[in-house]
Amino acid sequence: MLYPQLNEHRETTSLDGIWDLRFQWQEANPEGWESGFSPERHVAVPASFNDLYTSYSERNHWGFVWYSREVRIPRAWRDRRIVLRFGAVAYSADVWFNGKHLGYHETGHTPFEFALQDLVQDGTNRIVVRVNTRLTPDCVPPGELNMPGSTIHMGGNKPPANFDFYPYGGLHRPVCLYTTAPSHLQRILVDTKLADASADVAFRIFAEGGGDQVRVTIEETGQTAVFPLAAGTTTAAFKITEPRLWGIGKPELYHAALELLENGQTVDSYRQRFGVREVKLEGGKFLLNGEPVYMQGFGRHEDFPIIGRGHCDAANVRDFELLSWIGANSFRTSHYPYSEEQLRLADERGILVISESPGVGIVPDIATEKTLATHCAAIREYMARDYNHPCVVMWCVANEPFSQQASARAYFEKVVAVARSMDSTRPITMVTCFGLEDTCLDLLDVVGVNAYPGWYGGGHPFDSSVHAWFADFLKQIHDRSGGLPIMVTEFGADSVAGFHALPSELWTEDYQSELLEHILEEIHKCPFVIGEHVWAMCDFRTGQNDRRALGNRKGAFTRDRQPKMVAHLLKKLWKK
Ligand code: BDP
Repeated sequence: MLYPQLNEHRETTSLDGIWDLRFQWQEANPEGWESGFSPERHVAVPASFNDLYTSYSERNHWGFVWYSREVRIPRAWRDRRIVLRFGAVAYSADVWFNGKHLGYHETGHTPFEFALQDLVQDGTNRIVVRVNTRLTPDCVPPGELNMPGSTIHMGGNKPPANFDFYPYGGLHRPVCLYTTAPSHLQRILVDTKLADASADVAFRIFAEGGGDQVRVTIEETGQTAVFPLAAGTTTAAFKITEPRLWGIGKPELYHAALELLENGQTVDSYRQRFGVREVKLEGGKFLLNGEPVYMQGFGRHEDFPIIGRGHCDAANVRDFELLSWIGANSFRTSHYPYSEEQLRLADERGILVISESPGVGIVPDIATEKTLATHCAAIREYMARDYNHPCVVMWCVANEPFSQQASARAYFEKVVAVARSMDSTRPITMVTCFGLEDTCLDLLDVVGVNAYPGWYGGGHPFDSSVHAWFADFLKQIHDRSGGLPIMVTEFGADSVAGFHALPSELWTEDYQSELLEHILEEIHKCPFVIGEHVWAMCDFRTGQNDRRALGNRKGAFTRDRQPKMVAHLLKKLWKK
């Protein structure tokens, strides 16, 4: 699915803004709402609805909530293919257009779209979306797993999500209408491979509806050629001599102009951006363009006051400014695929991304066929969406599953196989918190390790024993995995900004900063570690439970993006 583009052959119109909203309080679907309903609330799109409202029941609504708006369609579009596209709706969405059900989409972080053609009428057209925020045990990620006392599964959390971030709901990313010709480009996959002083660049192109040829022009080099389509597809191969390589802080980007031809006439076009770069694991190191790279950065969240998990360009720009300020070269899209807009920024700033699926907190022993199918579908969708971003250097199929369980290996063999079938050019990882009991480590290329020495299970007053075991622990995981590179994907401590104590105490900025300094010393003793991601970049909202004070406070920055003490420490270390 191509990101919408305005060009000589395509139009696009944003449907963002104020929509109507109504909560569904009863089980049974209210009659007729599919065609429109009398609104109760204004709601902003894109945004989570939760933090807009002032009552407990609305803010924490766990179930159906209906969105609606009108739209008028230019007559000039009538002979065009008209597509309604949602950037992401959490958790799931049913969509109606003029009362007709268009379809359903599940998992809250990938785009989906519907062709509208015959349904469009003069005058008012109505779009209705029924959002479901309720997460049942077979959702990805799961909710309502009744696991009282399970700290990693946030037993007793309200709302009952089994993970440590607020289960925001709504139309989280931009909504738009776009048009193409009936014959149109549908999918483009770009592969680049370095060979001596040149690069082989291949575009796998898929068209729908018609078209017999594709002209591809690489704007920066002036190379151009026409390729015949067979059954709607072709591969366009080029060699770029002395390519400018995309790298950390060196966001060299190329642009390919693709034109779909029908009887010699251009009927559709698309400008595809790409970077020439190669990632490899060799000798236990992570190599970018043949050079070893050590990743420094954070696990993050898409989370911001008022808008919740909604897309916000301003918040994204601020976050990338903070990443530059602190000297981070990478981040993980914990714990779901981030917006396409974020990945574009990462491409443009030369920041490496470990892109994660929404599979957080999977419990294989109770996972159903539906869980597995949903998880695999989500992986196919987000890997297809993000394939062309040079910033994405690794795929992470899951965070902290119960990977020590009897069914874990069979489950993750399937998940990893799906990921490998989608991309053979990037390493696959998974994040473990079961360390030495994990049964899946050797299925991966890189092992992600989350551990909280000095925080969970006994912290301050910390003496050397709190963290001194950490290097040894990492070495044991490395050995158990058969010698795979280790990425330390999470470590940290909560601190409430403004809390200080001498000597330091739990929850103070002082303790967070001291602890991280010691943990980093341990990590740096391990030659098999390819990177360190502090948990987390910013404080973020979670469900309510007795371990969280208005959310998770492990941020190096506050939720409104101001530095804590530890941010200055990291800046000193990472800017070296
Ligand atoms: C890890 C999870 C992360 C949590 C973090 C924490 O991967 O989502 O927020 O712990 O407890 O287990 O702060």
